[in-house]
Amino acid sequence: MGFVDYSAEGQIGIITINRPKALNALNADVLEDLKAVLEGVDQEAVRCLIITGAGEKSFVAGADIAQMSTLTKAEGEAFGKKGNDIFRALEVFPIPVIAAVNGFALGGGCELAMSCDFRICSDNAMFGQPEVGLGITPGFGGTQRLARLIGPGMAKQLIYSARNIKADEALRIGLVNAVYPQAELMDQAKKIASGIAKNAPIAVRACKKAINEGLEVCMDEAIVIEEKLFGSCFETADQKEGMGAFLEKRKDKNFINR
Ligand code: DAK
Repeated sequence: MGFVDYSAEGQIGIITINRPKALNALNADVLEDLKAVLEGVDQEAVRCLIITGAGEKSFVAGADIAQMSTLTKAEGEAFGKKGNDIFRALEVFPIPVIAAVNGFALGGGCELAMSCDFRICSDNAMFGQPEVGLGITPGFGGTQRLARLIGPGMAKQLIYSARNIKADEALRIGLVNAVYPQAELMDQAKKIASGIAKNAPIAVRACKKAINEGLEVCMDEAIVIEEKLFGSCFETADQKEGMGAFLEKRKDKNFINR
């Protein structure tokens, strides 16, 4: 792929936004490449995805300002829809996705990270939604996901002030789960991904679906979503394997994604 690399290491898939000359900024081609990479992921073999940026400076420094600068209203809406559709596909992607944020995650970069299941970052990471300083609103879901993740008050302050925050503040407000030295970030991401990959994949996917879908409805409906998904696990071979291993006092479990 031109601007987005993909590699699989065992059961872990690694997506790398690769446009380092522009700090991995998202233009239409990058978005198309990301869409194609996601569509090509082998959902049978891969049990966890990691998304990161090429180089040591930037995860994604936002949507491409040069490309956006001449958009008309209609073109702006179309560009927003293109990004939103892809980010939403990532958010509801059946397999868990970890954002390994290795530097700037600004504007569309912060929005991309927020579309993942959770975020870890390097100590040089910087997050922010600087759009109002450019005369626009966040356009790839930033107003919605940031408010849901860190609460409306904190999200409004960050978005209205266009203030970028460093890794330690991102950790404090719950935007990231952990901060690591830059050199350790990918190893740590792979370690977390391996920990996820060793569990029953159908159950992990059901948890993702239950959390995502449950958060969009009231608690009475949310617990029914969980009940249904819980019940569906009892039709899987992996439930029998997981519980069988416990009862037989076996440490080795062989989850087959069935
Ligand atoms: N777009 C295009 N090019 C970018 C870029 C970006 N977002 N960020 C960096 N680059 C390019 C720079 O232009 C420069 O290119 P050359 O001049 O070398 O050709 C190269 O990357 C290196 O950048 P710098 O020389 O500026 O590097 P520094 O280390 O000095 O500064 C920086 C790094 C990240 C602080 C700085 O580059 C910067 O402030 N970048 C812009 C960050 C930003 O404002 N990001 C948010 C973009 S707005 C919507 C859809 C989407 C969105 C909104 C609405 N709808 C359709 C409704 C999303 C909006 C955004 O993401």
